[in-house]
Amino acid sequence: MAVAAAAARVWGSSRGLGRVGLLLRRPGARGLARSHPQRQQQHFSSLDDKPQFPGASAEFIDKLEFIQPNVISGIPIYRVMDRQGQIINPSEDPHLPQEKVLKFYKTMTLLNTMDRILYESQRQGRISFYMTNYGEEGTHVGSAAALDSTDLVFGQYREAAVGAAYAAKRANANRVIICYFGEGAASEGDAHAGFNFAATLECPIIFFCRNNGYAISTPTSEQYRGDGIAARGPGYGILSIRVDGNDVFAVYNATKEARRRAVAENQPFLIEAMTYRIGHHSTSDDSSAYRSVDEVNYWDKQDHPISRLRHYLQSCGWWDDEQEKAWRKQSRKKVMEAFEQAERKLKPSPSLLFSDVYQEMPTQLRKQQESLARHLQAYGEHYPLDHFEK
Ligand SMILES: Cc1ncc(C[n+]2csc(CCOP(=O)(O)OP(=O)(O)O)c2C)c(N)n1
Ligand SMILES: [Mg+2]
Repeated sequence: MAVAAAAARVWGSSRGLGRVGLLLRRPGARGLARSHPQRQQQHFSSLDDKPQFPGASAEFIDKLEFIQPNVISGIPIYRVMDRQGQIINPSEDPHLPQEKVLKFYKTMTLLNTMDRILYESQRQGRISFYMTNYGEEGTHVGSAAALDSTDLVFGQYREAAVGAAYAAKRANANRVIICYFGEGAASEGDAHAGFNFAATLECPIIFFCRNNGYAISTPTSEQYRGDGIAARGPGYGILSIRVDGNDVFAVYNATKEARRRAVAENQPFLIEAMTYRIGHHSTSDDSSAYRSVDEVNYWDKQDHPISRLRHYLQSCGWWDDEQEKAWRKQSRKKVMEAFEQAERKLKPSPSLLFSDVYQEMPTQLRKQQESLARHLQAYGEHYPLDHFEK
C-alpha cells in the first residue's frame, strides 16, 4: 500500500487509494487539460487563480528548486492474479468463460511450441532468421484478446501508427489503433513524436510497450533513467498504466478498458506491460554474453505467464495433466504440419523486391532491377531458381 500511497501523492489524486485496482491514470492536474482554449473559456474568480503562462497551470514559488526526476517514480504494477494463479481482488476478476480462458492458454502454449520448432529449424538452416516470444506470451495474447476484429494492429518496431489513428478518428471509424513496441524502441525519436501527435490530435490509439528488460543486449538500466515508459505518459498528457505483463488477465483488463475509452473519448492511452524476455533477442544473438543463467531461470521457473494461467485453470478444475500432455502433442503436430506445408511452397518471385512501394518506379530502383536481371542472367545456375515463383 505504501507504493499506492506514494503513487497517489505523485499523481495528485486520492483515487485508487486503499485498493489495487485498474486505474488508468489521468495525466497531471492541469485545469485546462482536454479543453481546447479556443472552444472553451475559463473564468477566474481572482487574478491570483489565473494561469500566468499559456501551456502550464502552475503556482509561483520564491525559492530556487529543481524538480527531482523521481517525482514521477514507483508507478504501481496492476495485477489481477498472483503467481499461484489466484485472483487477488475479486472485483477485478474479468469472469471470463472457461472456453475463452482455455483459448488464451492454448494460444499461449501453441506460440511456445511454434517458437521451439522454428528456432530449431533456423539452427538446421531451414529458415534464415527467427525471434522467439518466450516469457512474453501473456502480453501478446491478453492484449490481442481485448481488441475488436476491425481494429488495426501495428506490430513491433512500427512507431509511425499515429497517422492511422488520426485517419480513423477523421473517418469516425469506431476503431482503435494499437501500436506494439519495446522499451528500446521507446528511445527512438519517432516514439516521442508519435506520443505528442497522438495527444495533441486526440487520436484513438493504444501505445502498448512490452518492457521485457532488454533491447538486444542493452538492459533497461542503460536504456533510460526515469521510472520506465509509463512515467513518460503524463509528460505528453496521455492516460497511462503499468501492468504485470505475466498476468494475462491484467493485460486483458487494461487493454479492454483502454480500448473502450480510446474510442469513446478519442484519446490515446499508454500501457506499459512489465515482462521478461526469456529467449535470446533473435537467432543472431547469444544472451549468455550479457546476462546470467540464474536471472533467466528465475523468470522461466518462478514467474512465467503460462504457468500462472495454468495454475488458474487447474484451480477452476478446467485443466489437468492428461489434457496438458495431449494438447502438447496436438499443438506440436499442428505446427509441424503447417511448417511442412509452408516449406513446400515456392519462394516469392525476386521481382516482388521492386513492387508495392512506388506507383511509378524511380530511376534508381529501375537501374537496380535491371542490374539484378543481368546478374541472374549471368549467374543464374548458382541460384535454385526453380524454387521461386516466376
Ligand atoms: C532504428 C533502428 N535502430 C536499431 C535497430 C536494431 N535493432 C533491432 S531490434 C533492436 C532492439 C529493440 O529492443 P526493444 O525495443 O526493447 O524490443 P525487444 O527486442 O526487446 O522486443 C535493435 C536495437 C533497428 N531495427 N532500428
Ligand atoms: Mg525490450
